[in-house]
Formats: sequence, C-alpha cells, structure tokens
Amino acid sequence: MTEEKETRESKAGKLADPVAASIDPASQQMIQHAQALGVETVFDRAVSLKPCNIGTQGICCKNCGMGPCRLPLPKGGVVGEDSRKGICGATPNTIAARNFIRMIAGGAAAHSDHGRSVAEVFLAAARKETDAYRIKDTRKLLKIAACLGVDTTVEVDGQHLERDIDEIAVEVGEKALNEWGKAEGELLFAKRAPQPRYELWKKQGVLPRNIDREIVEIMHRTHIGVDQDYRNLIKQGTRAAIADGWGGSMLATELQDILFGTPTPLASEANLGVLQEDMVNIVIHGHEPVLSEMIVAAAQSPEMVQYAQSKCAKGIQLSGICCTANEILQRHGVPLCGTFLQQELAIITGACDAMVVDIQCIFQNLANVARCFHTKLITTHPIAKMEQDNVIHIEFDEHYALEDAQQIVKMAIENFRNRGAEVMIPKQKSPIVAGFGVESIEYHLGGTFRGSYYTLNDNIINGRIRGIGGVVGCNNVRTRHNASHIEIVKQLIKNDVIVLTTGCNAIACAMEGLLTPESAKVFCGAGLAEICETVGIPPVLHLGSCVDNSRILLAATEVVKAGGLGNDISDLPAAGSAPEWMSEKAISIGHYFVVSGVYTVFGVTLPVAGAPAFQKYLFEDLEKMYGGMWDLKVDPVKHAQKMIAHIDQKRRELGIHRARERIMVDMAARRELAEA
Ligand code: BF8
Repeated sequence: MTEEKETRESKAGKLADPVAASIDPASQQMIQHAQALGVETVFDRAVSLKPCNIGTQGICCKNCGMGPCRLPLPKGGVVGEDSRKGICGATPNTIAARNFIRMIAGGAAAHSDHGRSVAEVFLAAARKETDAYRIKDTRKLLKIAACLGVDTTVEVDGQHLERDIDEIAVEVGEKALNEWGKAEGELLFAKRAPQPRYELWKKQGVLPRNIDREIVEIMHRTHIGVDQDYRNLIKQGTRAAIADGWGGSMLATELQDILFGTPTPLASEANLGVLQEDMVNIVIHGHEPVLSEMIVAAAQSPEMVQYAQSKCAKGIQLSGICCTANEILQRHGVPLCGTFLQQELAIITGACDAMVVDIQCIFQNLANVARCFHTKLITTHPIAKMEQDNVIHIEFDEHYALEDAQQIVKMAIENFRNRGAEVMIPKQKSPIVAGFGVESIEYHLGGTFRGSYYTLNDNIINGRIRGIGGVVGCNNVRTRHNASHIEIVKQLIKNDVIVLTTGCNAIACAMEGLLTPESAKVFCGAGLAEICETVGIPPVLHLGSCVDNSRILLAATEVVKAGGLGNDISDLPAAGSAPEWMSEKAISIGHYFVVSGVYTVFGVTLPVAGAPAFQKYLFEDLEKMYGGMWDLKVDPVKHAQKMIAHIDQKRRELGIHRARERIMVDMAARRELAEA
C-alpha cells in the first residue's frame, strides 16, 4: 500500500473495492476516481459502518423511553416456548410487527404526501390559479372523473350534454384531495381492483377509510401499550398499504398523467455517460415531477439555451437520478443519469453544474461531495432541507413555478465556467425505449383496432409468455450495486416471463441495455422473443417511478378483465420482486402487492427474521387470506426460480400449463360441435 493511499484510508476509514461494490463499469470508475481524490462515497461508508444485527431482524423496540429493548434470538433459534420479552412484556412478534407497519406508514406517507402535493397543484391548475400548469390529457381526466364519481355530463331539458371540462377538472381535484382526509366512506379507487378483490378486502375489514387516517392509526397502534397482537397490527398495515397503492400512489400517477401527459414509448439513454463535457449539466434528483416538469420547460426554452451558449456552453443537458429521472424520462425522453447509489458519483464526474433535489432518497452526504467540486446543490422543497451551509435553498412555489425553475437553470448556466480541471465523465451509456403504461401496453399488444389486453392474455394462455414479473425497487449498498436486479430480470426473461419495471430497477435495466426491443433476441426465451420481435417492444417494460407501481396494479387488473386467466389478481401467473430494496416505501409497495394477491419476493434481508411467528404469518398465512404472500430470497438465481415456480403453479391451477395453440373454430367446425 502506498503512503498516500494509507493516509487516505486512515482519513476515510476502509475503502470499498469498486468492482465488488458495483457491476457497472461507469460506477466502478467513479468510485475509484472518488477514492483517488479522497472523496468519500456511500460505498466506502458501507465498508466501515456495519448494520446492527438485532435491528436487521426487526427485534429492537425503541418506541418508549424505557428501552431500547433488544431481543436477540437465542443461539440455535427458539426451542420450545419463546420467553423473550421487552420491559413492557412486548414479544418479538409484537415488536417486529410494530416496526414493520411503522415502515409501511413511512412508505405510504412518502408516496401519499407526494400524491397530495400533486393534487394541490392539480387543483390550482384546474382553478386557473397558476399559468405554469394546464390539463394536458383530457381523455384521462374523463376516465378518472368517472372513478371519483364526478359527473362528466349534465342534463339540460332531458338531454345529456357534455359538461364543461374546466368544471370537471375542479371537481376531480376537490374529490381527489378529499381522499386524504374525508370523514366518512371508503377509498374510492379501491373499486378499481377486480370485484372479487374489493369484496375480499371488505370481508377482511381492510378497506381504507381515508389515506391519512390509516397512516395516523399505525402511529397510534404502535405507541407503547396499544396494539399487542401481530395479526391485528399487520391488518392495519394492510389498510395503510392499500391506501398507498390504490390511493396516494395511484392518485399521484393519474393526476400527473392528466397534468403532464400520459407517457407513451420514447427513446433515450441511460447511465453517467449521458453527462456532456461541453454542455451545462443539470441533474434533477428526487421524486415530484411538479418541479422537474418546470425545469424541463425552462431548460428547453430558446432563451435559456442562448444564455448557456453565451456562457460558452453548447447547450443544456438535463438528466435525472432516482424516480424524478423516471418521471421526466417517460414524458420527455430526458436521459437517466443513474440509480439511487449513483447520486454522489454524478457530482464526482466534476461535470455536474447543478444538482436540483426535491424529496426522498437524497443522501445528506451530497452536500459534502458537492463541497469538493463546483456543483451547486439546490434544495427546493419546504419539507426537505439540508443543514450544510454550501446548500442553496430555492423554495419552489407552484404559483411562480416557471420563474423558480428559470432561476435554478440560470444558476447552473452561470456555474458552468467554474468547472475545475478534474472533469471525468465515464463513457458508458445505453440506448433505451421507456414510457410504457397501462394504455400503451393495451395499444402495443392489442392494437388500435382491438385495444385490449386480449392479445397479451392469449399469448400467456398459449405459453409464449409464461407469466408476468413485476420487478421494482431500490439499490441497497449492502449488496453489489445492480447485480441482483440484472440477474433476476435476465433469469425471468430467459424463461419467457415478461417484466414490468419501475423505480431503480427500471434504471438498472436501462443501464444494462434491457429496455430495447433488440435485447429480446439476446436474452429472452423463444416465446417471449417472438412476441417482442412481432410487436416491437422490449422484454422489460419501463412503467415509470415508484408511485407508478400503481400502473402495475392496474395492468394486472386489465389482464384479469380481459379474461381467460381467472377472476382476480391472485389467479394470474404473476409474481413481484424487489431485489435490492432498502426504503420504507419498498415495504409499503411489497405489502400492497401481497394483499392485492401477488406473491412477492424481496432480496437482501427483511426485518422479521427474529420473530418466527410473525414471519410465518407474512410468508405463509397471508396467502390463505389474500392469495399473495411475502418471501425472501437473497440469491438472485434462486429468487427468480421461486418466482417462476409460483408462475408455473398458477398456470397449473388455471389449466394452461401445457403449451397450446389457439384453435380457430370456423363455421363448419361449429356445426360439427353442435351436432356432436
Ligand atoms: O421511489 S426505487 S431508491 S428512487 S425508494 Fe428511492 Fe428505492 Fe430508487 Fe424512487 Ni423508489
């Protein structure tokens, strides 16, 4: 070890091995570059900071001032009666269930508060209180109006006339906002689930009343001395998770589509190589498209492009990190700069003139990294500020949205000249096709003439497509960056399972080149490859950000409706996966997948291992109640095999496990059948 390296290591603790840290050559290069510059990243911190073994098992309770109570599993596991107790007598199952549903509350709150912000901006736009936002997709507005019970026609002299679209928009905004705090009734979108699913939720007593209430009730029930039955605790977790997936997240997705446009497939690129040396690079990071839409509009204006050119840049290159990246990709084709774990690396290129962040998944260490470069780090949301003094806060106000965005873009342009000599942009970037949705799957696989999921179902029934995998979620620095994401997705498509992806899995697949129609013949089984080639779609369909997991729920519902594959989501040959999850949002997503009827496998770890009865309840008993259950498999190949085994089991139950061609029954054959 050289003296210089020794000094760096003692300053920063032990350093990560770049190749062991990530499968992505661009990330490896930047981790190495950071280490050479003495800039610490999440990968290095993961080497020196180990997780708590008791916390990872879910059995540390810190909900009162008498603890924390830590209840480690006895060596060799529990034999006989489990006598572990906290100070108040709480069992490991109660503690793990409390912790688990608090994670659901955190995740549901994050998604749903995002949805609420969108609903507020939507209402402001509908009421014409802002010029920056307008209703873009009136077709979807009318569809959502019907789901929220808003009349789209008005009766005049016995005639049904179309109602004024602005009036409809205002009422949709009001009804939508009401979903967070109404005093009576139930979550309106719950009825968008297949009828048997809705009835099942009703029977189980888990229909959400309103979004906020279910989250608040989790905080109440998990306070010391309240709910002490893991089954009852998870029941409330179920209500809150449904309120997220079929409520807050779904409202976010639908209202964003109405305001900013429903995505349609478009081409772009992914990975750190999208940054441009001779252009002003603005990296947008976070989750709410309310801000990023305006940055896109400002950055693309001729006035700003000219301003950039006047400062010796060729133009402005926007790119995104995390789910904001998925949002502006799917509607504008803005390239993906990277996943959650690449946020520091984007700045370490030395080419990031501004990183603009809003909410969720933002490392506080960005400020420390930005301090080592010329990058302006700009926070924009009143609920998400940073304490470091090099961070600039420009609070985003939807009433002055474009002006705020212009101020940010100008700041980035003016910072272009301050770049240091240490610019190093990795070459890697992959072409992609992204921006699929419930509507575009219908169009691509059903055609404008038929416009339904019939063709998709038909190909599932005839076995060309074995099933559907929903693969989603984060990166987690406790596992090699993107390794499990890619291995699992490749295993699935090799076995003819079409993949619907969102979040950081979508970005990982994009970086790996799996979001192109051409990848089908390289990576897919013969059946799926044939479908992809025939209709010109990738085998991995990018459905957007994490709130857009609601698109997966609705796509599954459309498959049920199209017929031939059972009556409920739990009947479908489908499975869910979050290979590298880390956030509370992922736990909420996992749980609403499960209680919507999807077998869902997580990678890395699950904080339930120290509570055997609670774990069994999640992994086995929930299936009897909801037809879906949790599972954990760290090894990516076995993880995918478990999903495929479940898909095959469902195919057997549906009686479609033997490949068969559809037989066209002509008139003569029908007569024969009738005579027989
Ligand atoms: O909401 S997948 S790391 S970016 S939490 Fe975060 Fe996880 Fe990425 Fe988006 Ni989702």
